[in-house]
Amino acid sequence: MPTIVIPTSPFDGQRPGTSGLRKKVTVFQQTHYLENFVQALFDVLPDARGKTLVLGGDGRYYNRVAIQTILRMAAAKGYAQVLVGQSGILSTPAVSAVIRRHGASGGIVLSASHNPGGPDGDFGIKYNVANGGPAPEKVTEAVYARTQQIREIHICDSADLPLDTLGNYRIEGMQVSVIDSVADYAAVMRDLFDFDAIRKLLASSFRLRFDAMNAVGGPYAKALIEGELGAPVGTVVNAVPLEDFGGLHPDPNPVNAEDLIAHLFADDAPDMGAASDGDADRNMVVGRKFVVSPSDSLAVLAAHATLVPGYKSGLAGVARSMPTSTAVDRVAKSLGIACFETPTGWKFFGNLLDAGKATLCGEESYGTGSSHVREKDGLWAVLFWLNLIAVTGRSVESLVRGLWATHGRCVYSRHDYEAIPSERADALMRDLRAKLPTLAGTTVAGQSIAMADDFAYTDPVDGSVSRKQGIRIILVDGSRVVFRLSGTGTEGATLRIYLERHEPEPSRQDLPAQEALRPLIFLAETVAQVRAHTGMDQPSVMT
Ligand code: VG1
Ligand code: CO
Repeated sequence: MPTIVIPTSPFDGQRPGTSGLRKKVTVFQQTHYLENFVQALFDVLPDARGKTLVLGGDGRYYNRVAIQTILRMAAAKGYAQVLVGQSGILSTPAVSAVIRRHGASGGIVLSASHNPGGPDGDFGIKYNVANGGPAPEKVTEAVYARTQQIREIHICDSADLPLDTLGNYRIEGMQVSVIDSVADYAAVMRDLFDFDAIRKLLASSFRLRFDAMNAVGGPYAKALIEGELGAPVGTVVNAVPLEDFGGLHPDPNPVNAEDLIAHLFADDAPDMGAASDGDADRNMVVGRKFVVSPSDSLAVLAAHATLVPGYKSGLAGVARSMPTSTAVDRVAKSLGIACFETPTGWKFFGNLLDAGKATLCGEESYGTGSSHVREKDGLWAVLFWLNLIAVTGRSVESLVRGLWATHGRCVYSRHDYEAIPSERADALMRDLRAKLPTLAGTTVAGQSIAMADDFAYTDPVDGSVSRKQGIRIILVDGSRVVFRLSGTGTEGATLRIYLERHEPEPSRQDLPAQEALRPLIFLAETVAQVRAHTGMDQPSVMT
């Protein structure tokens, strides 16, 4: 089984986005497309001798094929060992946990996360570094540069390995260990949460419904929630990862997880609903007849963190992506801890977590996590909520209303305009950028603008600067409208408009968000001419 060298030539467009390289499955199926990207990655990584790589994915279509190919290339690169999840399955937070617990030099995650799967769906690949987190921009940019020069693929000419049973195999000098997909992750959870308290809660009349959306969260939620924590069988639904997610769009928001929402709004609704996405790093938490916004969820967890064993000594600080609402800022202020504002994408939290500057992090896109790993973590967030409910005896709704009573409500919504021709989306952003210098101090659509800029971030740990991370218009009263283009889509461009308004007055906190945000929606349209640019009358998705 010697290493062979296969000549190749570069593909355009292999630049990783917000979270890895995501393309249609049919793009990845082109001869050498996957191999080129993996080779470019291996070319920029240092020598692999003596090192361990972690490998796994969310089980979507093409996962198994890609894993066999990457194993053969990892052997050619000279890794001492690869830890691969059984059947090729590892959730994104599990990869992070395995890297950290086994001292691996990095890991490859095969996932397009919340994007649909199947032969006509999306596939993706992402590299995580030794801290367990997504590779920083300097690494992903180096990989991209290398993809444009790639000429050779180095691969072992070996047979496929049986990955469905635990055990050790060899490819040349490299050991392949097929590991339990859940064990390391479960150990991390056991260390953080009061499992006895959660067990008691789940043995009481409290009812939970966890929708794994036929994606990779299923085995983890089954093992922990139904297995170790004793929830009745059937608590976790859609629990078997399917290659096409059974046709579901595994993006846990009220639009895509409509079945869960229907259950939580029924007369016999459970006490709490939860869902996770394709690779189980996102979470949605729903109360009985009560939807929780992800930004509020982060703020609630931060406010009560000391009730959870893993955080009982307090939080070093918190961090949120720029478009995420300022609810957690208000909590941080009252706790007297720092709050960092980073660009969108989990990779920007890594340095803050490593440096001990932040303990909890979150994004408006249903992502929450902490220093326990270096990825956002869907099931972790659900266990955190269960732990809080168990020790406070309060409902989901009561915990969120408590936040609003203390800090006011950050009314929030995101409007997505999907599959816009790229040139149109670029033109909208260009026109908007051109207006920025003249907006501050003016009144547009009846709203007084305090500042308008293109968000730039200087990492407080390594000083690296990331520019053009979203256009923000901030009003005199602190309300905000943010515009940015998605970096995870695979069809044209997706424009995201994020809207936030603070409502201190309790009697107005129950207004539907779209109504409360109407003046801001009008401002966004007036400033950015969204309809004219996109040719769309309304967003494709509002969450
Ligand atoms: C989206 C979200 C972002 C998240 C990213 C990856 O990125 O907005 O908050 O970090 O997805 O999440 P974008 O560039 O499309 O807005 V996942 O669960 O898809 O890895
Ligand atoms: Co995800």
